[in-house]
Amino acid sequence: MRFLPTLALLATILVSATASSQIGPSSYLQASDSPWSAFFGNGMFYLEDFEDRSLNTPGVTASAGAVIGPGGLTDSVDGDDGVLDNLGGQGRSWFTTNATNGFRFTFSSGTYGALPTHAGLVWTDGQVNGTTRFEAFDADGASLGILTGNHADGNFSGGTLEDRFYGWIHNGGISSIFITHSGGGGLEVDHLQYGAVPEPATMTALGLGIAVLVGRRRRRMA
Ligand SMILES: [Ca+2]
Ligand SMILES: [Ca+2]
Ligand SMILES: [Ca+2]
Repeated sequence: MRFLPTLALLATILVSATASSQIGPSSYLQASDSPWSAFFGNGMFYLEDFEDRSLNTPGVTASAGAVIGPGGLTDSVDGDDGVLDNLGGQGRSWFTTNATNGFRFTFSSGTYGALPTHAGLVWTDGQVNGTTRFEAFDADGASLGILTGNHADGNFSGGTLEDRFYGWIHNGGISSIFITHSGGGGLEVDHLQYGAVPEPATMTALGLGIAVLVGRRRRRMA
């Protein structure tokens, strides 16, 4: 019966490998509000804040939209203009006039040899009426699920207290994220973020534990 702990550990690993979870909508005024801010410097994670006037972080393309700002109707994440003042008009963001079609950000596996396991963005502006809908898709293009929200303040002048983060984690890889708003009009997002995280120390330890247990079992069977 010594193999039972080994099977339990294997089950833990398998569950972890297919884990999927959603985050948001949650308030977001600056990069440190991201649930993944600790990963931004790990070399496998990207934050596109559009402040360089283009979508140019590695391994992502957009189905629609363009950079806008700065200006009176711009709605960047608050902190991008250097001042947390509940205003995002002096930053830059990603905008489409067709919120019904919205935009899909599609990821390639070429960036670090695999699709991102984490992907999200910050909704920064849109219509009051209707529902914001955020959907993530796995490596095969199947839906992982949908997040919805309705938090617009009805003001298009750069207010940031309404801004919300939407994200998904899927250890099997995320091929795209898709955001729309059923009320029509424009749709504006910022702080597109995605990437992978190094294998946690606990997982490494579990892996080593399995290797040891399997090794012992093999010696017993020999
Ligand atoms: Ca600001
Ligand atoms: Ca920005
Ligand atoms: Ca806003």
